[in-house]
Amino acid sequence: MKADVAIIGAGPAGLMLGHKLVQAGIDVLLIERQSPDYVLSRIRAGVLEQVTVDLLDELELGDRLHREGLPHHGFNLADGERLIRIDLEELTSRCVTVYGQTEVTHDLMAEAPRRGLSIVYEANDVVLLDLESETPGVRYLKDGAEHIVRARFVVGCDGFHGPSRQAIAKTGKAYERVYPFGWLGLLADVPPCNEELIYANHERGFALASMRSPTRSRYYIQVALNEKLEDWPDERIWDELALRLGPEAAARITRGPSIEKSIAPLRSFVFEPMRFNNLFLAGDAAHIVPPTGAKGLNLASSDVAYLARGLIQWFKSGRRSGIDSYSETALKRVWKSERFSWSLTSLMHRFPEAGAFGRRMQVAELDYIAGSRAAQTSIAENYVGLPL
Ligand code: RFL
Ligand code: PHB
Repeated sequence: MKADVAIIGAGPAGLMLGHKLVQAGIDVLLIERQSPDYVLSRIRAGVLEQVTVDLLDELELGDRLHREGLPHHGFNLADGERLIRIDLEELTSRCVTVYGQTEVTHDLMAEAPRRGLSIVYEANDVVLLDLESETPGVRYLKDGAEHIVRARFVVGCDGFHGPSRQAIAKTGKAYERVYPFGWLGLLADVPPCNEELIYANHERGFALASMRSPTRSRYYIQVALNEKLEDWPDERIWDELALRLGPEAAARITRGPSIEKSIAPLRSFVFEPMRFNNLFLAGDAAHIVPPTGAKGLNLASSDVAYLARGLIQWFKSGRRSGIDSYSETALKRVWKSERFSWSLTSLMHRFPEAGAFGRRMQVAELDYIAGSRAAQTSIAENYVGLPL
């Protein structure tokens, strides 16, 4: 089998890149380990920056997003007593869009056959081949039979645990911070407790009130890493949310049965460079942010925007400048989002080792933010997304 570009992983990064390249007349094969249903069942991001919206618009895949997505002009930080509103619109003239990653993935997957984007699902035992040659390849098993696809470039969009970064681990450097807690998420078909998101720092730990639509809520609470889902029946999560989000929000929480619950660990991670010869990395394969800043999916989008531009330039005119500068350009934006996600995580969570002094520092910083337009502007600028 042959393709111009072989992409490993059909998450948002792989699907967006695949569509961008196919739109430019480049022949792509996407290789995904899971089934389509499994990919669509993963509940993840909910907040899209303008970069992601723009990318879907360029692909002419933004219709449903514009119909069903919710523009959010602000969000709130809660410090246990009050809500500090960050007015995105007023401070940056921009906003974010609440539209689930599942919906983005669905829109991209549904359109793939019509646009000639080939996707092999349920491909097992993916191995990357000959990355230093001009015909690198990917070997995989499908229904027990071995296949090899040869391409001019291979792109690893296979997430944090995929084989692409592992294949080149020795050629670069990894930077990592693992946080001593995780997020327990709950999805329920009940109206959200607030029109805008609330990120709460409470004595008992962090909580987030988010949503997918006017009738579907998404909530998270900080939990210790050794917590088990079976110890968290829905009622216990609702009780904890009511305490942590504060009395105002608690009074407006509608409880209901969960339709999904999961625990995810929090981590900051960057692998440099995001390229080895004819292999490029994009999205979670190259970097992870803790979800507090809502940056993960949006970073995948900016990687895709830079890499698509470079690859299209190479295939159309043979110029190498775009692909040669890809890693450096993408990493500049990655590190700024890493910084923001780490700082918001540090501000909003309970760190067991930080003690009473650490807690006072958080309270003082939240009080400073509440009274400073400059501090609010800095948060708003990062939250809506830095320019490409
Ligand atoms: P993905 O989505 O992990 O997709 C990788 C794909 O590669 C496949 N794969 C393989 N395929 C073939 N062979 C193999 N050996 C393979 N190994 C893996 C996988 O099956 C999968 O289909 O990475 P991608 O495309 O880079 O996208 C990244 C985003 O998914 C991620 O950054 C976001 O979900 C992060 N995130 C958020 N990002 C935001 O921008 N805004 C948010 O509000 C937000 N909230 C979140 C989040 C992530 C969360 N979790 C669960 C970590 C909230 C949570 C709770
Ligand atoms: C979500 O709705 O899943 C969500 C929203 C904001 C975040 C993280 C997750 O920062």
